Amino acid sequence: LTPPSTGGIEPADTGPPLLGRASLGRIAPGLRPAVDPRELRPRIVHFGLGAFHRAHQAVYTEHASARSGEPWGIVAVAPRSAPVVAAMRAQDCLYSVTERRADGPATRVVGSVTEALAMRPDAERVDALLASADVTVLTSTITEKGHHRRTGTGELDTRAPEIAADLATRETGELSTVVGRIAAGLAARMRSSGAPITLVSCDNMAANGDALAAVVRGFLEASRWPDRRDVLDWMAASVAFPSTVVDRIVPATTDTDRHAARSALGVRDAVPVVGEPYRQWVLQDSFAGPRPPWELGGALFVPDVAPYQLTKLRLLNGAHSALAYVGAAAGRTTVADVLATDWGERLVRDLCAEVGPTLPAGGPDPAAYADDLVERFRNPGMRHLLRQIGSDGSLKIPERWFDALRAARAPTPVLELALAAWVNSTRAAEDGAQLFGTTDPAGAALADCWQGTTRPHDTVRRLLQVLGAVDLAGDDTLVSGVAARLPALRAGHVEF
Ligand code: CS2
Repeated sequence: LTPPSTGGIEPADTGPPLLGRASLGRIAPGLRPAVDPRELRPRIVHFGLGAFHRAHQAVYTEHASARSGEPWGIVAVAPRSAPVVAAMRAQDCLYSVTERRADGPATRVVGSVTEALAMRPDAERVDALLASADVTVLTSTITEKGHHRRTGTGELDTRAPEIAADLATRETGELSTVVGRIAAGLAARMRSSGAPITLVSCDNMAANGDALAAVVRGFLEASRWPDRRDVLDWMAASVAFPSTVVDRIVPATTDTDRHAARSALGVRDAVPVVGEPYRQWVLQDSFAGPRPPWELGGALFVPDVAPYQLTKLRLLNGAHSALAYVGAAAGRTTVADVLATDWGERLVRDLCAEVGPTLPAGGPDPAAYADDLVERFRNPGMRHLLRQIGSDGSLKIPERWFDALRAARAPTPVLELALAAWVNSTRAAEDGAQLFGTTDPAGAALADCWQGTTRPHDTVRRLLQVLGAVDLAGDDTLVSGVAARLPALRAGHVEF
């Protein structure tokens, strides 16, 4: 008898056992977690159970616990994705990280996550943890989108539908936004232990600590909770919001990565992550209570992260977004594909040279930073999709390009090309979706900017207005420079 074809994918219930505490003994000792998860206690609550958290903060935390002997366990909360919670639970929250090094991949299991929760069904457990004096750190990777900031300002957008619904609900178990859940958790903490806590934002935004603080405060202020004023006063004295810079390139996991993890470990891992060997975490040294000694994992604590933050945002993330849109116009798929063109490296270097003078003193040297970026972006082991980076552009590019454009004192041809490529990417495809497979919460409003006009200048202006950049929309030189680059990009030519 011929067995039925599986289409190349092994059914979930065949093959080696699933990764978990019971199967750790089958894994080579050098690839097992650096900590014994049974010895960790829940002391950190993390919001955003994505690949980036698992490849970044969870790795630093594991090193911190292993090297200090302190039991810092992470309870990771998924805002909405229940499948990842079920998959993590099925593996006792163990998962592997594969580093794509030049000399080949290196896989090992990470053990610092001790519990996985789904935000809404597990709301009571989340609040109980946030109320507990044992938990002294909350970390978050909820993306720009998860902050629900009003376009062009740092304030909470109380009219955003999900926020408005959360503000209207009487039942805090029903809260659907992380901002609302954090506000409720802090209120629960004030009412019980009242112990100080630090909220560590790990999202790619300038002054990310202030950004998180502003939306959580904004939520409390707009809420109808009777003790909201007390909570706000308690927060002012007992809750710290340091800013941090997180850095590690972590593409979305693919089936190929899952197969590779299984070969390396000898057990199945449904939620592996892959990342580049490089990782960095710079944190503002202002915590309200105990924290993991993350420096033992290589983190850097500094009085002011701004120079590092703006360098990383404007050079790495700025170049990433430029590669994403220019590369898409030229028909490329991954970052490494763009670096393989005869203009990709030049695009990165020229952007760094253009943006470097806008950065505050005290950060890394832009030219040396550009050398590292070229090497990191070229890593052939990483299949970092341009459409992953290009998604949510309406929220990313203001952070990455706009303040550099505002601060520049010399012509900015590369940023103009990048902006033109983004403009080009906002056209709707025939099926109404975004042209290059990206998604964006403002997608419909962006596509609308192409309607009712044939003048590229008008479209560029309207798009900048949708992003809240009224000043840039009024900059005729910039608008003309961007508009002039559109025909070539539309034809797939990259000229600069
Ligand atoms: C990327 C980032 O997807 C994106 O927008 O630019 O996720 C980038 O890979 C990380 O910030 C690197 O630290």
